[in-house]
Amino acid sequence: MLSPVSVALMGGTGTGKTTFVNLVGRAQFLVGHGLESCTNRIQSHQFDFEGHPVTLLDVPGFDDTNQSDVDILKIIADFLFNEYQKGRCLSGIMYFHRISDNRLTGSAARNFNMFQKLCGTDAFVNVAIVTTRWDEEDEDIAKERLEKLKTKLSVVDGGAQIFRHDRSYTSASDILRNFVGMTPKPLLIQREMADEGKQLSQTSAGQQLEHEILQLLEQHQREMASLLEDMATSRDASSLKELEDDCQALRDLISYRQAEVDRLAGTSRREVVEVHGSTDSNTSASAQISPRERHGRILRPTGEGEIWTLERWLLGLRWIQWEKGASRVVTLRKMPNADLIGN
Ligand SMILES: Nc1nc2c(ncn2[C@@H]2O[C@H](COP(=O)(O)OP(=O)(O)OP(=O)(O)O)[C@@H](O)[C@H]2O)c(=O)[nH]1
Ligand SMILES: [Mg+2]
Repeated sequence: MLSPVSVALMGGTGTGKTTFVNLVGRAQFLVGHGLESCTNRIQSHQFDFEGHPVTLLDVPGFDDTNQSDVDILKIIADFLFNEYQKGRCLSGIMYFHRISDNRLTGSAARNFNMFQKLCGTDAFVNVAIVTTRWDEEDEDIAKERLEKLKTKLSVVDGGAQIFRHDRSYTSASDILRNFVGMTPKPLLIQREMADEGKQLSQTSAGQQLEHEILQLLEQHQREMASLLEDMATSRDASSLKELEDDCQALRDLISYRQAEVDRLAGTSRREVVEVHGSTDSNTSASAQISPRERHGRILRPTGEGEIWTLERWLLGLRWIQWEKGASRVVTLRKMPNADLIGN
């Protein structure tokens, strides 16, 4: 028997990961139809490939329609952590991308960013970018996109190869063959969690995800401001009702995103956190995160320090740097305008 090969298939939802496993490994996993995400856990398929025992790990994509990105990252991180603890590293990763996605923005860009932080630059040489859905795009446009993709992705600069997959067995097996004989490497998230003892929220991928969610929150906040402006000037009852409904939907989305940030940090919004080193004193103070508090300002000075409220960071345009994740110790300093930012 030749050397074993284990490859994880990652990438956004609906990019064709499961289809690839079914094709090259003759598996019979469920593939998606329509816009709904399909694979919601990591599914493993073992088969013989040209004499090599191959394991393909079909990983659910970020931007899943049924699970939050935080849940997906937790699933992936738990799996990779456990594998690494057992002394197992991946031979490589295939990252799936639809060439029919016309720009690398929004969810496609978020997926790429997360993926790159999960891998770390050292593992980029073990990555293959697999482009799919060539049949859905004009050939010249798709080729141009592929060239642009090559120049835009740091994973490609770092040694990742990029492939065109045309949904045939030949192209799938050509791509898989590249992983045969590759030296398995730990991914950054494995080194961070297992070797450095970091919590998920402290890893590069965790911090990237927090950054992505906070950016979405900022965007929602801007949308909310514009909606409120429209409501203030609207004179028509039916359009006012529509605006109110939009406002409520946006409020729900903001709550959802905030809950995601909380879950990533492994904490609840009402948790008491320690705040060290205010500007006025060097003593520590505690801060209660309350959904009702609206501003990141001093709430109530106390003998030992100051009580701060942190809610506004998540709603507003700044955020907290969670420093020692497990103990939830954050360092804050007071700004001249009495707003706070993390150090
Ligand atoms: N037109 C076209 N459709 C494709 C291609 N590859 C996959 N599909 C279709 O895209 C849909 C989604 O494919 P899946 O393999 O389930 O995608 P996935 O990446 O596993 O998605 P999740 O499990 O949701 O993360 C299915 O209906 C496939 O038949 C392709 O190259 N061209
Ligand atoms: Mg799938």
